[in-house]
Amino acid sequence: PARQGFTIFFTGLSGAGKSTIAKVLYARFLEMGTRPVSLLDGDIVRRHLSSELNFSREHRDINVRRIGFVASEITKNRGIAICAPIAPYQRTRDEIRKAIEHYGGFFEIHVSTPITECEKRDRKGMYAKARAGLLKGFTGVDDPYETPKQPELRIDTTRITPEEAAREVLLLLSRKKFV
Ligand code: GGZ
Repeated sequence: PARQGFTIFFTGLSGAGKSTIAKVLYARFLEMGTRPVSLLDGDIVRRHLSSELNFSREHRDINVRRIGFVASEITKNRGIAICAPIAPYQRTRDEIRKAIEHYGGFFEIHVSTPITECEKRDRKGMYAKARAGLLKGFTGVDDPYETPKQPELRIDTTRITPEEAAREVLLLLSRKKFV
């Protein structure tokens, strides 16, 4: 019998490592070649699906719900959806979980790298801008991030590589018999 599809839903601060882990995982699934896999990365979604949206609470929720809807369609069709938005609100994440669990697996992965580390990396210089008041409503600086209460997994990337992080996700999936 064909196995159920599933969604890997990364959530965490900007610069925590969500996209990097998501890309490694995406490559692993492609190598396995067992089922179709889609990567719904934050910046790609913002460009192609949510280009009219800003970063207000309302617009973040619309953005995250769109990602959830696409992921639920993929899961329904027995594929793998890998999502990597900030998704700062617990209620919205729970809403998506409920919709997707109806069709298959849902794995909420909190990329819990502390803000001090994200800010130290500051790959795009956005934390510096936010601290300087040049970028308002930046998550973790002057906009909320609600820490996931019961994620399937928490990964702090301060001391592990993206490859190791991806391996932890795959271990979880094999324990749950999804790979
Ligand atoms: C947070 C922002 C903001 C504000 C622009 N707050 O490091 P990045 O650049 O690539 O990741 C961030 C990305 C977050 O978009 P998401 O769609 O994942 O957010 S949400 O789930 O809340 O809808 C950052 C950039 O967009 N960015 N302004 N104010 N991140």
